[in-house]
Amino acid sequence: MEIILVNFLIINAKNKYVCGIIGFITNNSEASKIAFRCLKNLEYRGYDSCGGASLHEGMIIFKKGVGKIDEVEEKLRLSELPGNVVIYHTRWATHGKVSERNAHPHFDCKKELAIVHNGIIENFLEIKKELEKKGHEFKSETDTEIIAHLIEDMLKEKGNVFDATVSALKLLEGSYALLVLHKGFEGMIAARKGSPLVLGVAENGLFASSDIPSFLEFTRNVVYLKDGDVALLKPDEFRIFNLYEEKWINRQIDTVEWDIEKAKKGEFEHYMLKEICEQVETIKRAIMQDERIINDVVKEMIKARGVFFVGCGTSYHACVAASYIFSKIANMHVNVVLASEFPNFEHFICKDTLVFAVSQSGETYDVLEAVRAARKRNAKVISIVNVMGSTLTNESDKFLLMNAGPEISVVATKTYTAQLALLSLLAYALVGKIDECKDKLNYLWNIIYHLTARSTREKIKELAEKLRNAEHIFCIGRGLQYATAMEASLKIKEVSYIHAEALAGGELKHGTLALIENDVPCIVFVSKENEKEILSNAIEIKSRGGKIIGVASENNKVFDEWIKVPEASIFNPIIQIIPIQLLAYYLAVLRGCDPDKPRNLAKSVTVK
Ligand code: F1P
Repeated sequence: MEIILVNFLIINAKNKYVCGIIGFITNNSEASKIAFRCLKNLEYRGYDSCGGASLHEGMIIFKKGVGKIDEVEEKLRLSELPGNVVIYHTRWATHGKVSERNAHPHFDCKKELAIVHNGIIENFLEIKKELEKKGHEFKSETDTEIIAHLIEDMLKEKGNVFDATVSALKLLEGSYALLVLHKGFEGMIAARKGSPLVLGVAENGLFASSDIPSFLEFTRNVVYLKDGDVALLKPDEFRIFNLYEEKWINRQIDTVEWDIEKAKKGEFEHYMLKEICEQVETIKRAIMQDERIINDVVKEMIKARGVFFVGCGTSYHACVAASYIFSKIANMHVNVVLASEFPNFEHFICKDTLVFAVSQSGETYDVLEAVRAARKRNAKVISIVNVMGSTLTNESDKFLLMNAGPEISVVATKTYTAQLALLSLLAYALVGKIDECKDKLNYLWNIIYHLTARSTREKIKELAEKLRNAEHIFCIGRGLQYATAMEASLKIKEVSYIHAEALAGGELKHGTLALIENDVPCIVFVSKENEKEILSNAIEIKSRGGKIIGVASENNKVFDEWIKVPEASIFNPIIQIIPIQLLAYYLAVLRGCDPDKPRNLAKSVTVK
């Protein structure tokens, strides 16, 4: 597999985006209606501004504006671009101005060419200077715009937009998923390097998009583009040229097996709630793995001199929980490192090290950088990912899929428990007990069914009513339950914006007890293994005025509120987090926050 070593230079923080792109080419004039529906499905990738361009009667027509997609649609009728080929973009600026000027599409000097882009062009300043010398005028502060001008420049020499695009791409450093329209070309160009881009092959046309769910209602046939691919799309055919191989190549059409309904909200008000409830099924799906691959992974683990687990956010918490599980079940020590902190430890990596990269999206920048650093030192990389065809699957030696289906809500819920289930399976596989693990995990089905049932949801909502005005919420646990406390506090923070903090039970006496004041809610995760110790922590908190919410199999007089979750020993993390995911969800809703699109957070964090 190919490794792209991106030398990441922060040239200009203003030009770092997380965003989504979609293009559609068809034989009829419905292109923009269909593509706009797909754009809406990409909103989770970014939603501060958006725009689109189409080709109509030999002219580029475009619209763009600031705001969420619906707001821009209301003002500009974005969905009504004429013509049979259209490209759209939804943007999420992590730094710098959100403005109409910076919204995509971007153009060449004469507005004969339009492009949308996801990624970062690192050498854009050098290229911009060269182009300015040649008389090009730039309208935005973005790195994207230089691509349009560069293609314009190359066109003089090459004479056709495809060859000009290929030549321009060869000069770019950094990452891109790119769609190009040109007034003299009845088609669309799609290119990818380091950012996600897939083709959808429908009966009535071709899609190019940042993800599959965006167009899934129109087709299940997909082509996973690889780095260096430049695709030339016509309404009923496509060809792919690879920049590195310098030739036209074949890529197979795969069929996506997911159910279309899985990518929609169904009866639920928000994706977050829907995805929490899906856990009844997703745990089972996570462990439906090819045992030959699991056994290969196990061999790699046994052979390895040092195993690292890296991830960010929720995925990192799954790694923390896994470190306890591997220790308890397989008597194996694993190093857990936040992907963003990996540079501080990477000198320990050698060719015999095994690195597990855990990421729902497979696009998280810090995780990809950790993987690239590990591969540079010749370590083996196995990733645990939810998104097939993501950059991480391309850049790992092996990958295991979580099989959780698309997770649309920005916050991770079902993929967290899928990660835990899959990691547990690996720990059991290490000691030859795969079947025992599967039996135990399948047994959780009934528990999860009750934990996500309407009646439980109502009770958790009542609890959320009581907590909705809290300024702080503390979560405590010991051992495996400490990992759950970390994930619980992240969920609460991410969606409800209440300050929540995880404390290890044993650490209270080392200072953090000072934080407990009258009526401060504290969620206590109890397991049989350390029941005595954690309940004594709960008593310490209660005697200082704290309100105790016990997540436990049995009630206890120290609890002010009790969330009943049966004891599941090593699998406690999977079931104990579910009521707190629900609690976070209801806290968000009651406080008027959108749980699917929390502020300052994007689903795929593709920036440093
Ligand atoms: C990691 C992560 C998520 C979080 C949010 C931002 O993503 O921190 O845990 O909920 O979506 O990104 P990933 O690497 O697991 O895709």
